[in-house]
Amino acid sequence: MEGVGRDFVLVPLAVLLFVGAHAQSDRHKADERVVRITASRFEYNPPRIELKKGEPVTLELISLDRVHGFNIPDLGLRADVLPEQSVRVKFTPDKAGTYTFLCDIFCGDGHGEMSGTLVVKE
Ligand SMILES: [Cu+2]
Repeated sequence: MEGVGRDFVLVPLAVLLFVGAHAQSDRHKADERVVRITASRFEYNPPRIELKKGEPVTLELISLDRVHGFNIPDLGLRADVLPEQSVRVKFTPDKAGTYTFLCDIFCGDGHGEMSGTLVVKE
């Protein structure tokens, strides 16, 4: 029974280490930040993205199932999100605030709730 308790601790720790290393290599490769976002019925992952005002960023979007539409109406940004090939949206947020991104290509019953939040901090 002792071994069972230990596994519960080790698994989440391994996940954290992997995610941490991955995020760091993204920053190192290019000189700017890349945020990978997956789209699938009916969610974006991650559903919340935090950016810094004035810091250039590339959003790299790919779909896990069908075509979705990534749209941030208040920032005038949009892209078709395809299953086979990732699409990159580059921009520099120049205004702090909280913005909603949503799917603008009908993808099924939960389409209307397919959205997320982009937070730009000062
Ligand atoms: Cu949709």
